[in-house]
Order: sequence, then structure tokens, then C-alpha cells
Amino acid sequence: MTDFKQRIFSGVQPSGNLTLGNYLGAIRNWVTLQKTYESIFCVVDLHAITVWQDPAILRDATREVAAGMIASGIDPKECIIFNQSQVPGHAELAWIFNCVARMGWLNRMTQFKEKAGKNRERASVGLYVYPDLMAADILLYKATHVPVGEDQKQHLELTRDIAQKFNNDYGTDFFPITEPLILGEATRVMSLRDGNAKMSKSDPSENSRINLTDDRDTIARKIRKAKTDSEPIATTLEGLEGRPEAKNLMNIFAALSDRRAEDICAEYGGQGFAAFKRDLAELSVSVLGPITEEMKRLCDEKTYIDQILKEGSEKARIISEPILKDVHNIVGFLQS
Ligand code: AQP
Repeated sequence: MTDFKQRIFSGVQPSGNLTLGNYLGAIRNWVTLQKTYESIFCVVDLHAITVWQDPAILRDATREVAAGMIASGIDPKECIIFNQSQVPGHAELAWIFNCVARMGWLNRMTQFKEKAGKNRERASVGLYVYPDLMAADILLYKATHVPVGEDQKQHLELTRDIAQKFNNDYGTDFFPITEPLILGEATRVMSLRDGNAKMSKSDPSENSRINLTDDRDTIARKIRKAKTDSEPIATTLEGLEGRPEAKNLMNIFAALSDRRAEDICAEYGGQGFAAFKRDLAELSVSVLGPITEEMKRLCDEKTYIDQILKEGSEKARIISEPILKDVHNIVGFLQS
């Protein structure tokens, strides 16, 4: 491995098919960052079970997320790719952080409120302390930077609060105060059916999202059916304010084409959505098609993927075990 000074950690839950949101908000940025940071990428299966997962499906979904990372361009020779449950330190440090984080902090987490919905009494305790586990994921490796989508910003702030409180409580500067890296033109990709809701793997509507496993026709159909409004496309990005669905499609177009949303508004401004959607469908297929194909090929190579995850977890343990040992010392756990 190359000798980097700064380390990134980031993860994806194997809670369904990878979406365009996961790709643009996270994985695509990781591909670029792996060249300049020591990189640790995790399939966060412990997070996934905070809501019900069928065990047989979870195993294959874990492989599929790993395959999606590799097919997108993450290099398993240069980066660490593993699934969280193979490194017990995540759960162990999360317990310590459950004792550092305050109830008041967790009560403010909007993701818990959104996911638990009205049925909060029936939500798992794991869903409530999810952000403590996320802090553990990051700090178990003393990661200096975490590339995530906009939706994870609040959890990242909590990670910083936990690191700060741990350091203050124990009179140390042991944990770094991790910086978020929220990059690109589509840091929050919204549902294709509702421009105010995040595009999500677990949205019950298949038409709300583009999956990395979707074929060409499915992508084209979902984009054609994507909700818009009756106004023509605005000539400036500012002109799309208050039109969340149109703005979302514009941001997706910009991110996929590596262009500024402003320039695309100038190009399509004044027209209806038909030609724009046709071009966006073509663009999506040209960017995602090769990834989908490679992902499918890799998903058939279960032994290869399992080996990468095994080797990745061994490398992850080599980094994390001494850090966890130091934490035990700092906290005052007797080690014989
Ligand atoms: N819609 C999105 N736009 C931009 N970034 C996104 N991410 C997720 N959705 C979007 C980013 O993808 C990374 C992995 O996310 P995750 O799988 O750990 O959990 P999530 O954010 O809860 O994603 P989903 O798809 O909504 O999963 P479910 O439905 O299971 O909850 C993160 O960096 C995230 O920011």
C-alpha cells in the first residue's frame, strides 16, 4: 500500500440495491479520493440490521455492495474493502461511545426520526444508537476525513462531538476531530417521485430510484416517468428554486456529465422536459451501464468477493486492534 498521511473511512449499508444516490453522493467520490488518501471502505452490515434484514438476502446484498464498489473503480489492492461484522472492534468501540454520547444528542438526530416515523416505540434500540456505531466505525481507524452524502452531515457532527467529549473526559487528544468531505454536484440526490424526499434504497417505490443493477430500459423508463412540473426548464439554476423535482434532475445531469448545473440550464432552458429527459436517460445509461455489467460479473464470483472481504477485514483489524487497545488503557480497563 502507498504511504498516505491522511486516512478516510466511509461505508454503505447492504440494505438493498445500491442507488444512484449512493453512487453520486459517496462511491464515485471515493474512487477519486483513493488516490490521495489511505482508504478504508466498509459494507456496514451491523448498521443494516437496525431495521429487519432477511439473513439469506443480507449475505448476497453484502457481496453486491462490495461488487458495486469495485465495479465503480475502487481498487481492492490499494484500499481496504471489508464488511463491518468481520471486525468486532466496531461493536466494541460503539459500546464505549454509547457511554460517552448523551441522550439529548441522539434525540436530535433527524435520520432516527425519519426512519422510526410515528412508530418510535417499536423502533429497534440499534436504530436509535446508530450514530454511536457510525462514530465508532470512523474513530476505530482514527480516520481524518469521511466522504459522505449531505444526509450524513448531522451524524458526522455527532462523531466530532463524541471524539471531543471522549478527549475532554479522559484528558487526552487521542481521537482526531474528523472532517466531512461532501463533494460534487449531487450531494443529496432526491427521489424521482418526490423532490423533497431523499433517493433511498429502502423507499417502497421502485420508481423513486435508479438502482446500479437496473438495465438500460429500466433506467430510461424511470427517467421518463420521473416527476416534473408543467413549467418549461428555467434558463438559470436560480430559476429552478421552488421546483425540487426539476432541480434534482438538473443536479443529476450535472453530476453525471461532470458539468455545471448552471450550464445545463442554459442549454435546455425554455424547453419542456422531453428532450432533456431523453438525453439524461442516455447519459445515465452510458455512465452506469459499464458499472452494472461489471457488478453483475463480479456478483457471480462469490469466492473472489468473499476473499477480498476476508483480506480486507484482516487488514482492518491490523489497524484497529492497537487503537482499541489504547482506548482500553485510556478508559481504565484492566488488561492482563
Ligand atoms: N440520496 C442520496 N444522495 C446523496 N448521497 C446519498 N447517500 C445515500 N443516499 C444518498 C450516501 O451514500 C452513502 C451510503 O449510505 P448508506 O447506505 O449507509 O445509508 P443511507 O444514507 O441511509 O442510504 P439509503 O440509500 O437511504 O439507505 P437506506 O434506505 O437503507 O436507509 C452515505 O455516504 C450517504 O450519505
